Order: sequence, then structure tokens, then C-alpha cells
Amino acid sequence: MKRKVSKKLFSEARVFLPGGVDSPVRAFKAVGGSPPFIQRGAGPRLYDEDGNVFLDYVCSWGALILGHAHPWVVAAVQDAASRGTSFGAPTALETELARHINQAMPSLEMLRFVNSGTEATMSALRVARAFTGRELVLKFAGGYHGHSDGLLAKAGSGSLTLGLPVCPGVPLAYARTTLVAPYNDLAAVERLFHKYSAKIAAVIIEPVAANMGVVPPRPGFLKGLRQLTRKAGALLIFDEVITGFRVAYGGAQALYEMVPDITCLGKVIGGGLPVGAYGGRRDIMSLVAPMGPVYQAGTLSGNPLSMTAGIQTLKMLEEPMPYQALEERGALLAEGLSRAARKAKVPLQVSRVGSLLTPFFSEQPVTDYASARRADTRRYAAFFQGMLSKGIYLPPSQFEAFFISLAHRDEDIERTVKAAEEVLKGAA
Ligand code: KE4
Repeated sequence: MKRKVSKKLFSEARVFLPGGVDSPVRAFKAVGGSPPFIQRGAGPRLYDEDGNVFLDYVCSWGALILGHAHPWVVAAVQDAASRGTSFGAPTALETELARHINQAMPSLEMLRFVNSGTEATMSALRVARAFTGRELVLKFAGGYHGHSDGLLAKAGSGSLTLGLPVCPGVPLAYARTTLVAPYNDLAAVERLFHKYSAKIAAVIIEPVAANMGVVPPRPGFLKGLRQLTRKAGALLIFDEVITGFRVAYGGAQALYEMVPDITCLGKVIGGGLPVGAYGGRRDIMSLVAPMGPVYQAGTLSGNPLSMTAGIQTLKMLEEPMPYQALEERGALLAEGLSRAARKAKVPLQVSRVGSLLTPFFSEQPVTDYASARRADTRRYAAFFQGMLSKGIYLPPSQFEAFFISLAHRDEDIERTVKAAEEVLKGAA
């Protein structure tokens, strides 16, 4: 695989950009080597600056559920751009996309568009604190909700202590407003509510965890959280930045028949352009300025290009067929990877919900962050590099999710499985 141009571009990028990238995972630190610099995408494929072609299972971290450069999305965005890219003033497009989201997820009675998932979750927590008059927030180990200070917190020394910063620069005071429990452990959440009940403003959760690798909720876990939060007067926030319009048209809340108080969205609703949204019960969202006193703003929030790409994308997802196709392709890939690992006698746990999946190089099933961390990251890195050399671009970390788009055909999945058989054969 030719890499000369990308390597040169990477060294040039490192002069100006920390690590040569604008988001850490892209630098390939977890898998080694230097990243291909992408020239263009089309359908399920990426084309890099050295002329290599890759079958893409990152799909802009889930945003491109239709695949790269879908002609209808590109044409609609080009048309919108010809009328101006941003006005800093209301447009009908924002209401149109909000209507699509509300029809798919009725729990979002009102919502606010922002420009990233980080902004969505950060703002959701502010509204939750304002609505309840409480300060603490409970998240789950291995859950990622963007990089706002309070959410960059890890579990303290004891399981009942306040959070600690995950990195320098996060004030201890901010991290200490965050409680951390193991995912899928309702008893741990109950203990934290027992100790801090009257102070907990909200629980924020990825209803299908995807940032420790894919970890589905155990049966009863989400319903248990709903009961606990309702009883304690805390809000339940679903971070559906990844799962929204991914695991079902109505997201994980439809799949698991849940009604959260606030939902955060991103990725798919922008069709690959910068977007985020937070929304929920009208009595909660009515606190957001200028309707209420909770301030939150954004120069490019609701901009016509992101709105247009989002509307086009959701229009193409509205009927059940796309999700049947995504489910079938997800199952085809998961079964193929498991079969390849069995043949090669390599321990592999493939964790999947629909077209979202992670192959963990582990003997044991993965149900939370602690078990995810027991996966063999060296083996994953070797698998990643072997697949990359065969033209398959996987997420460059064991603790991320594979995303399948509607542009992936069965023959693409079959080619991926064949490549995995060859790579795993040498990995036993
Ligand atoms: P952004 O601020 O990156 O748009 O969204 C933050 C976010 C919030 N909530 C969930 C569940 C998320 O997965 C994310 C961001 N996802 C990562 C992928 N694991 C984005 C990739 C990256 O950080 O470069």
C-alpha cells in the first residue's frame, strides 16, 4: 500500500495541528502507523492521497448512514449553498428538520440545534440543572458525551465518591459534580442515588454504549434507570448522538420503548455536516433562552447547509426498508467475523446492535468498561493494520464502533469477511 504522500502530509500537518489532526482518534495512536490522508469519499469508499481505495467502516463516526457524497444530499447542499451558507437569522429549514425529528422521536417536544454533540450534551446538562435546581450528574464509566469539562470525569477512588478529572485542564470542582457508575450495573446506580439522591440533577447515558466499543444495555437496565430517576426527581438524558436514527428511525428510545426527559442528537441528523441538537419535554426546554433564563447560543446553529443535509438524509430513512437492510448487513458482518475468528481459533466477542458493532479481542463477553478494557488492544491493532493493507478501513481503536452505511452492499461485506479470514488466519 503506497503511503508516501499521506506521510508527507501528516508531517506537514503536525507543524500546525496538535498531533497533526483535529480530533485525537484520527492520529492512529491506538493502532500505530500514520493515517491515510483522505482526498474524497463515494458511497462506502474512501480514496486517499496516495491513490489507495478503502471500504470505510468509520463513515465519519456514524454520520454518513447513506454513505459518502450521496448525490441527493450533495445536490441539495450545493443548491442551498448557492443561496447563502449562513444568515444568523431564522430559516424555515430549522423548523422542517425539527418536525422530522419530533415525528421520529415524539419525546423531543421542543429542541434546539447546535453544532456538535459536545454542545448538545453540555447544554442538556445545563438545562437539567436549571430545571431541578440540583448540581450533580451521573454518567457511566466508558460513556463518552463529548469534551465539556464536567463530562471529562472518571470514577473517584471509591465507587461512591465524586468524579476526578480525566485529564489536566479540567477543574477538580467541575469533575466533582459528576458521579460515575459501571454501565449495566443498576445496583451501583441505586447506591449512588441512595447516597446523593436529592442532589442528582440527571443521569446521562448512551442507551447503547458505543464509545467503549459497542455494549448493549442489559434487559431491564434502561427501564430501571427510568424508574430510579423518576422516583428521585432526577432527569433521564439519552445521549443518542450515535444511536439516533442509527439503531432505528426513532433511535434507541424507540428500539427499547423508552421515554427519556431530554435527548441529545448529532451525526446522522446533519447528514455529514456540523450539527447537534438537544430536546425533550416542553416544560424543560421552555427554560432555554430566549423563552426562559437558561442561556445557550451559537453563531452557526441551525445553519441552512447542515439543516438541508439533515432533512435530505432523514427523508431517505423514513420508511422501514433502510433499517431492515442495515440490520441484515450488520448481521452478515458480525456472523462473518465470528466465523473467521472461530476458524482461526482467535478469541473474539462481536457485540452488535443493528448496523453498529465492535469485535472485541477477548475471551469473555463485554458488558461494561472494565470488561471492555480486558480486550487485547495489541491484537486489535494488528487486525486493524492487516485489514487496512487489504483496503478495509476500520475504526483505529478497539474502543470504537464499526458503522455500516446503506451504501455498503452484500458483496462489500463478503469482501470484508474474506479479508478478516486471511488476516486472522495469521493471528492465532
Ligand atoms: P462531537 O462533539 O464529537 O460532535 O460529539 C460528541 C459525542 C457525544 N456523544 C456521543 C455518544 C458521541 O459518540 C460523541 C462523539 N463520538 C466520537 C466517536 N466515538 C466522535 C469521533 C471523534 O471524537 O473524533
